[in-house]
Amino acid sequence: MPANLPPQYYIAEQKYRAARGTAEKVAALQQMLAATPKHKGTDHLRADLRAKVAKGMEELENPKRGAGQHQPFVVRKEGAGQASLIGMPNSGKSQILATLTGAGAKVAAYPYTTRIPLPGMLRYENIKIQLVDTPAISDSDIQGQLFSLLRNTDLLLIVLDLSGDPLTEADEVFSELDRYSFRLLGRGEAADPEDPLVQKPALIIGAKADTPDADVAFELLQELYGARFPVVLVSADLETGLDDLAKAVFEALGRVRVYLKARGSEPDRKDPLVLATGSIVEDAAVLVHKDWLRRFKYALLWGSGKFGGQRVGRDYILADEDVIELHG
Ligand SMILES: Nc1nc2c(ncn2[C@@H]2O[C@H](COP(=O)(O)OP(=O)(O)OP(=O)(O)O)[C@@H](O)[C@H]2O)c(=O)[nH]1
Ligand SMILES: [Mg+2]
Repeated sequence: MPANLPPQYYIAEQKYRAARGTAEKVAALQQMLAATPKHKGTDHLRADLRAKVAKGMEELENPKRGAGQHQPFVVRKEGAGQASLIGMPNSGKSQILATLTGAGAKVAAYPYTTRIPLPGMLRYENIKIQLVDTPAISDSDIQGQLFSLLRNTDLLLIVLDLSGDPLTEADEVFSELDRYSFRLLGRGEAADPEDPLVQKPALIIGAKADTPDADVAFELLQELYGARFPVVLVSADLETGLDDLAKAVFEALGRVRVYLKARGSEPDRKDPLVLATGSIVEDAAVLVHKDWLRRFKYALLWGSGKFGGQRVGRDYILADEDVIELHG
């Protein structure tokens, strides 16, 4: 054990010893890693911790299944990306899922109504995004399982109740995320591959906009968080702000839609390829067929290019709604 480890390391190590279940263990290991200073003397320790984190993550992401066993906290991804609604009890998560996707989420005035995650599909223009309603983040009975779901999700939608005290709710949600070693990524912020914390883009939803003084509460939220995160005002009851929310979710997911076109015909705009922002022409080509890796010579591009039909190479970075014609 290297000398001179900071006290945070030992606190995290104690948590590791006390941890029950893989999710809690991984969270503690990530904290140990984050607390370990980077120098020659800690190379070995950091490698060891990283290996343990990787093994734990592997277990969380591919849990061993018993025959026919249903695992409600494992939600298979569908569509262009998965965004999970999280927040304190009664903040309005289930109502948002139900209104946006038509999924039959149970909505009720008492806390801890939702016991297991429920997915639904949100249509945004010509694609579908998966939304997942989750149990309240403060419910310690399910936290381990909830956080393993969130580790694997693409975007966090933090639902705050504007009819209550959204600033305190925000603090509570952030501190739970912190406890499980999550670091939130703001608008346009890229993940740092060196950072051992779980990095996830986040968006804040001010819910129940129809209630008295919701506008005042929303302004406070904007002031506090608007510079860093997208903050969207919605009322699921009155169905207001829902289009803005769908657009903000798409933008925060960090995806581009690319349309393929064959020579001499129009592109099919109903059926885009969906790729991560920053993807290149080659990534799109390989999605069409892996043979394109070998066959690719150039592509013609309409959209983000200097002019329509511009010739581009495999390294060209695609923008949302670009049209490409592949040539081998
Ligand atoms: N006025 C108003 N009330 C809402 C709105 N959305 C939800 N509610 C009410 O808020 C309460 C909680 O809503 P849920 O959607 O069940 O909240 P939740 O966050 O899923 O709660 P848990 O599952 O217990 O964590 C219910 O009484 C809803 O009727 C809204 O847009 N406006
Ligand atoms: Mg609920």
